[in-house]
Amino acid sequence: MSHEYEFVYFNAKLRGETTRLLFAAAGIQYKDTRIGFAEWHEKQKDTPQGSLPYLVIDGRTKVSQSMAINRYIARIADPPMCGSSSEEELYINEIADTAATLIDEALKPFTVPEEKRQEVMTNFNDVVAPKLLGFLEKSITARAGESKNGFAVGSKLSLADIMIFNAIECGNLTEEISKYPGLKASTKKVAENKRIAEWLSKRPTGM
Ligand SMILES: N[C@@H](CCC(=O)N[C@@H](CS)C(=O)NCC(=O)O)C(=O)O
Repeated sequence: MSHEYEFVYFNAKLRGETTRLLFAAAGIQYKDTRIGFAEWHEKQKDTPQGSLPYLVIDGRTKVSQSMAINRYIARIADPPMCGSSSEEELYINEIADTAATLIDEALKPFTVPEEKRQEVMTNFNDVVAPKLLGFLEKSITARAGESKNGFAVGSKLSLADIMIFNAIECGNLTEEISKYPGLKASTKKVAENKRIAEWLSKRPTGM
């Protein structure tokens, strides 16, 4: 049975963009609702957990937590983007959760007081991002085996590739990944996907 979906996030890419990329890759229609930062306080009461994003299913059921939403879209995609076996799903989730940590860390400078911002940003660029990019590269290398097909895990596009792609964008790390062949190949696979390329060409610009 197909459902109607509405995805609610700020008018920004950031944490919410992974879900929009997954919807695009899966070819699933949804309502892309964007909340302006100025109207957030008024709209916050409508959210299940006081945060964005959330997903609305069939106009009734509201669900919070970006990773729960991302795993659901990866699961309902045809073909699914969450692995062809339990082990593949485990490997995909290891990468997806590491990338989610990278997104949390990339967004941290914007949640601290102004006077702390530069220090947190410098720590992200010099310490946190290289460490997490190294973990991601290590996982890709361990999972690629002999295949070397460019996907992070297995033989097709998965939640792992899409999480990596968005984490790299969130952290402004596009130049940085030239040092990491596995990450570079995975992000190339995402950008080359026809449906994703179409979304990238028409999505709203800005942060
Ligand atoms: N663990 C949650 C975190 C959600 C979160 O912190 N969202 C931020 C935006 S990226 C938010 O709603 N910030 C506004 C606020 O907390 O007032 C998730 O992954 O969905």
